[in-house]
Amino acid sequence: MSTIPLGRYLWERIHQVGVNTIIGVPGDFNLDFLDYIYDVEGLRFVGSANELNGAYAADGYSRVKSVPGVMVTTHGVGELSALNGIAGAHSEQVKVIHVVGQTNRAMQDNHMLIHHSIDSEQPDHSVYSKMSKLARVDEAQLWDVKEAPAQIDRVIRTCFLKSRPVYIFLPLDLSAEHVPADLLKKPLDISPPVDAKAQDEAVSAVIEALSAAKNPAIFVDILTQRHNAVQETRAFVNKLKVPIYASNMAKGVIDDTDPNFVGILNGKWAFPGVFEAISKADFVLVLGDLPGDTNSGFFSRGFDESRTARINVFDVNVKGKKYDGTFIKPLLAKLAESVPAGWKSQAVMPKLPTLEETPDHPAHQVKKFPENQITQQWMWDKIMGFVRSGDVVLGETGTSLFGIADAKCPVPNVRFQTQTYYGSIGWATPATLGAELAQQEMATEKKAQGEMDPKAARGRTILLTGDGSMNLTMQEVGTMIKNGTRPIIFVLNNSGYTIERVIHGAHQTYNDINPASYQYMLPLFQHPSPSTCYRRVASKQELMNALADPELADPKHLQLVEIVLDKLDCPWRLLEIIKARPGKTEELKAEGFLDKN
Ligand SMILES: Cc1ncc(C[n+]2csc(CCOP(=O)(O)OP(=O)(O)O)c2C)c(N)n1
Ligand SMILES: [Mg+2]
Repeated sequence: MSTIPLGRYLWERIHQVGVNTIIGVPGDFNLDFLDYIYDVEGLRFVGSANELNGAYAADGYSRVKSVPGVMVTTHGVGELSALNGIAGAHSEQVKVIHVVGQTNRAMQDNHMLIHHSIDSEQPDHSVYSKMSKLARVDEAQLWDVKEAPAQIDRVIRTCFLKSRPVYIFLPLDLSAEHVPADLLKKPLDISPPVDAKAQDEAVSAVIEALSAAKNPAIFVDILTQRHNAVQETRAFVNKLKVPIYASNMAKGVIDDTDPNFVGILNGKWAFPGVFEAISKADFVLVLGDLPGDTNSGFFSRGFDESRTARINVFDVNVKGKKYDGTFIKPLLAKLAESVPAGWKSQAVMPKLPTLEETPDHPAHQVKKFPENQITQQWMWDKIMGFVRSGDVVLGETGTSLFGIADAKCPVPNVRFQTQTYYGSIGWATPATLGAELAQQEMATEKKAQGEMDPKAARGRTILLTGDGSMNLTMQEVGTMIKNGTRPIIFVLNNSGYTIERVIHGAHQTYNDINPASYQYMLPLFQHPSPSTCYRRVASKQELMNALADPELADPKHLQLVEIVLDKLDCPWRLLEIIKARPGKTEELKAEGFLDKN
């Protein structure tokens, strides 16, 4: 019987489910089994600058490729550093497999004082694994080589089914022990268990409720995307042809250009008419909801549960009746099939007023700046005008999130990604690395399948981040350059933490950051053409010139655009949310965020 080392088995299994990149940082407790990565055809190792960034990059990879992002760290020092990124993937329901190289079993059994231990008497080598337990949904604590393959298979499956992080604890010596090679022949089952009867009943109940409604609406949220159900969601709503709304996190799940798309609903703080229009629906079908504060206009969507049905990830709720044992992806596929032939909804497509027709809308009340100066109010539509079908756009926590959600995307098939719920600043730059690695691979796979049109094959990756956020994780620009990725990075240089300034302490020094000379970033990381790929834009014309430059728009190398903004310039929606706090309007005027009259 032919055998392979367990370490090889692990990487082969991970590769079989569509993963071509392992991200991580080496350490003496994972080095030996990192070697096995190179034995797997089509699998590569990409070293991140630190483990936190590695976890964010794995998260970004997964969001774009819809398979797990995989990261490997060493025990203790490495795994703890990754933890914030892993917790973010848990919170945002992103598939991440975290493999931790551990001390040998004998060292663990004997409680030896091996470096990285926390205790200086009888160290428990699994202490870090215990600390991080709440940040994952399954774990393989590998100890016995006979049981290890099944444990590995199980956690890969859980990662897909729950779309959250799993953990593999692999003692270094165990990775060299052998398992039967034939085990690889049995394909991994990653299909979700579905109670067919419950699914049929739920589908009938949803169709019935939609048919009975006089003015139904669909509200799409982000868990459709996280659980790989975007195609099914699109197929379903295309057949229904009723007005569609989306949360800010779900921007792009349905195209802004879809004729049935009404708008992004940030609760009360939406574009003119959006909140009023959905309030008139007599039935709202909510798909894949994630109703956190920052995704729901601070709980102000105003959905009346008596006229709401919900398709959740693992169940369906229609008019108070719950159907358990369903799963969102097959359920939506079934719903798309079950829309009756000749279906015609009674819903009337709302006609919304434009911003120009609503002079009282808060979007008109932002602070005025000199005519030529780039402002948040002016800028976001221009950035959206730069985006193309096939692009992935990542937005960082900070003012960018508000700008992106509210600007209309004029082209279809753009994938937006933000970490709006978990909101760990610094996420977006390494997530861009992961997204680019995924895009590289997907383009290669498409080419191999004969799709030769380079534009169709390779979407661009666009990052919109703040100077404060970038400060946390900018080392990953080096990893992007080294690995030949070519994202287009826009960094909003507004001299610090503007979103925090507007919340509190506008002029306190704690909201300042170390000023950075961005022109040195690309040379520092040995970019092949730093002078042509870095631009600093401080006027509207300079930004427009940059956006029109083919070198930026069709990049051969990573691009960096520094956009200079005033530190008190905020998107209107952020200002409105803050103004809702008692006494805040006067404070914002005194601080300079709003004009005095
Ligand atoms: C890891 C982490 N630390 C701190 C915070 C608090 N925080 C949220 S937004 C923000 C400032 C972001 O500043 P920047 O990226 O410059 O964006 P801006 O609002 O200035 O556009 C901070 C410090 C956080 N969310 N995550
Ligand atoms: Mg800033």
